[in-house]
Amino acid sequence: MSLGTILSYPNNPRVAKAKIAAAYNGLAFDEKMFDLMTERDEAFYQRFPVGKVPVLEGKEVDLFESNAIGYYAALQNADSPLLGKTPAEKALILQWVLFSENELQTNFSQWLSPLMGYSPYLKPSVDAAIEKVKRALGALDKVLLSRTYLVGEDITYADIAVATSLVFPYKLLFDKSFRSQYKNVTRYFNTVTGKKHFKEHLGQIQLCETPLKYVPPKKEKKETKKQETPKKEKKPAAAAAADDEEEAPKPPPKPKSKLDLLPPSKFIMDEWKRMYSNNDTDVAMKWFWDHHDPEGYSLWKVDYKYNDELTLIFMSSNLIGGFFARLEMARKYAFGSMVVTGVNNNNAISGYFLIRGQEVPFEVYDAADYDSYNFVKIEPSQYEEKKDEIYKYMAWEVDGFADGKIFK
Ligand SMILES: N[C@@H](CCC(=O)N[C@@H](CS)C(=O)NCC(=O)O)C(=O)O
Repeated sequence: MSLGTILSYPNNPRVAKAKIAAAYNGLAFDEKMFDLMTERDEAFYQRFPVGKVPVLEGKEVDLFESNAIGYYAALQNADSPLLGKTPAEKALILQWVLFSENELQTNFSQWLSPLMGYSPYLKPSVDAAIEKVKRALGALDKVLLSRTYLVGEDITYADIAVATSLVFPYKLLFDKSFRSQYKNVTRYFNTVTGKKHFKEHLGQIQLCETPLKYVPPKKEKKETKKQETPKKEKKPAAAAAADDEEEAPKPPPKPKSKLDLLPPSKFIMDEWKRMYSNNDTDVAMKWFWDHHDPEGYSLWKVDYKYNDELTLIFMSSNLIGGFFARLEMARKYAFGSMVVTGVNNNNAISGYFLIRGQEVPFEVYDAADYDSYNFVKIEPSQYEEKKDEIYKYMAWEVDGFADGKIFK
């Protein structure tokens, strides 16, 4: 029986946590993919005010916080061994749940998320997180020296919470030499995740060989032009003083984008974005080519420069999401479709962008990770030859398509 639908991104161990707890009680959750970038609307926040995933759209209750969802599943059987037998065991389970969230997950996130491009990389804060992880793992290792499971002699909810919180680090951060420092934790992780219900929901876990490392965006030097200030005509002193008085309180004029100064175009970006969003791609692309203005806009093939460093599909997809988030200033002037093709540990990011004007503008090249992408202009003489490929990128019908994002 399903307890409701969990919304999240694919392969989230926090979802697996809830599903494993449900499975131990012969129950299940349905799962629906949720795109944090595009689907967090007002209605979502009304229902789930924190706005994070996973969330449960339950049959009898809506829940956020994955441990609440997992615990809800465990509680469906009041005598479930997952919950512990005595008050002492129940309190110990709560202790480990809090430990998994506060000492493990929080610090793992601060270590991992800058490496995955979700947050800016600040070395001191990542180093501090690593130290905190080591402290927590050191404590866990000591406890597990004499124990197979955290509470009692079999799996409880404590093991579900702790083991699932270790999944990403064991896959992405803890290489052989790191693991060897926490042998008891590693043995425990392998034992617990080797259990039937864990395997069902976590799959076969490949332990990390090469840990994720921070790769700074490979910036090429940008030419910084000195701003030319127009020479002022000399005025009589009194007039100049009066002008100064008048001008002093005025805020500096808002810098206008150079792109606003281009000759008007018959191609209206907003109209195109609506067209693309509300129609099948063949209808939208017919409109696109009928209205395209090669003097007012340019088309660009975009390829990620470091495809050989990509790992999991959802992480590649998140890289695109991060890039788009940093292109906020360009929203009025650009449209893009970027896709991930391939499989986990062998994938690539590429796409097409339509951009106002004939150059990559400041609004795009100023984005922190712009330099991680190659932008190659498609000349009007190449349009005919590229039409089919552009269509496939817009329709997400590219060979090996795994995921895609639209910048609009
Ligand atoms: N303690 C929460 C953490 C949830 C969480 O951090 N979710 C992330 C994805 S793994 C999220 O939705 N982040 C979006 C945001 O911070 O806006 C839980 O266990 O459910």
